[in-house]
Amino acid sequence: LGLVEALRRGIGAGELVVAYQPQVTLAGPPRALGMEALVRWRHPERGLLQPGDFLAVAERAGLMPALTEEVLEQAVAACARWRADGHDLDVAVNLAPASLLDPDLTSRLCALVERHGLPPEAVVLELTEDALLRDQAKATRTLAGLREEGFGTSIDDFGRGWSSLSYLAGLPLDEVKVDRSFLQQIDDPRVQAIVRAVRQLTFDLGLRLIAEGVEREDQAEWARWAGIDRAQGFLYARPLLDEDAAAWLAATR
Ligand code: G
Ligand code: G
Ligand code: NA
Repeated sequence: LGLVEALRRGIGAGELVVAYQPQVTLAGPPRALGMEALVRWRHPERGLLQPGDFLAVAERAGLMPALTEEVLEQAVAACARWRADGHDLDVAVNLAPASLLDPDLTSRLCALVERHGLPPEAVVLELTEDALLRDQAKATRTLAGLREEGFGTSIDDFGRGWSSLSYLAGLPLDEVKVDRSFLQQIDDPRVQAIVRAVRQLTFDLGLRLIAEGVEREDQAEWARWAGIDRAQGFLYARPLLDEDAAAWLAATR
């Protein structure tokens, strides 16, 4: 069976699973404020596959809508369970560029959160620059619709590509995730200057700022000092499958 056919069948057969990586507060001990959903594929022969092994195939084969639907379903259900267990968390889900062009996205999301008894405010949709800039007019309409219903919107990997600052003012966003390459080079004073400028900018625009790729205590310390709102990275936790995510939450509550 080719990878495309195996994936098409696997999505239907419930082979996709979701790992969750905590996003923690920097004010005090690392308690989770949110969890990012990251898809995995339990391939019947090859074991647990990472997004790098199959997302490009899914995109080419037009399987992203089905994959996204499945991830959203699992992530929203998981978030509802955490909240029922007393954890006040949001869940972030990555959207493929094509999702922004889907006219029914917002109404399906509304139905989904309602079915799970989750407030829309608990769901954050992460988009890449590339997705937002492909068709800025459509992206703006979709994001505005999502926010009108209460969903959160986030730009992922900020600063990785040819970031333009102008769209930060124009797009209906709630959050910026600065690309992990910045925190990884944060002992360089020039990189510090850039992240401080991003912090100032996001603060003035009323956007939440997340630092990704925090692996060491000194990086976390710098992020705290710079006033970054949330941190995510291997220092706190790797992406965790269901039971491990629940255990991590219980241990850090
Ligand atoms: O751990 P990590 O290898 O999970 O993820 C690699 C990349 O794959 C992430 O940075 C993210 O951009 C992408 N990714 C992970 N899960 C999803 C998903 O459910 N949907 C989309 N569109 N991208 C995802
Ligand atoms: O933003 P994006 O969706 O690309 O972020 C998720 C990806 O980043 C996943 O592939 C995840 O495994 C990876 N990741 C998360 N934390 C860290 C970290 O601290 N260091 C590195 N190198 N990668 C990380
Ligand atoms: Na992401």
